[in-house]
Order: sequence, then C-alpha cells, then structure tokens
Amino acid sequence: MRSMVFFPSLLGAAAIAVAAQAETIQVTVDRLVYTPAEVDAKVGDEIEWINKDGLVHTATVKGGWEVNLPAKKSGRLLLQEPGSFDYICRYHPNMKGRITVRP
Ligand SMILES: [Cu+2]
Repeated sequence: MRSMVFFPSLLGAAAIAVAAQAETIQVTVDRLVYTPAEVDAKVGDEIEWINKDGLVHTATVKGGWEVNLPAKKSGRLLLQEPGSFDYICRYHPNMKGRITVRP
C-alpha cells in the first residue's frame, strides 16, 4: 500500500518538470477545420500545424504573421510574444483558430 501513496507525488514532480520546458503544440488541419481550434501556449512554445487536406491552407493573423501550409505538409511558428491571436486561412476565411500566449 505504501507504494500507492508514493506514486502520485512522483508523477506530480515529473509533470512540473515537463511544464517548465518549451513545447511543440500540434494543430491538425483536416477538412477545413483547425483542431484544436483554441490553443493555450506560452512564449517559447512552437505551434505545428499538420495539414491533412489536399489543399493549401495558411494560418494568418491579419496585420501579423502568416504560416503557409502546403497540401499534405506542415508548418511551424515559434511564439515570441504574449497575447491572444485570432487567425484564419487566407484562402478559406471561415476557417478560424485562436492561440493564447502567456508570458
Ligand atoms: Cu484553407
């Protein structure tokens, strides 16, 4: 029974260690939908969009950055500033996503 008590605290310590590192967060693009549509991230994390469609998409912030997503390919963005970013696809403007970046 004693080991049952120990395990949760070990897992907790591991989770904290992982959270402190920069992460790559994957967003799938499939049938003109970003999944997940809303992402919480922090400065230093990277977003990787994986385009499963046979169409070119983008992740575009009006007046800001744009990531090109060729058909069946992926694209990446390093998050360098905090804020909340609503993005769309340049070619299919009804595709919508949001990234919230914490400092
Ligand atoms: Cu598109």
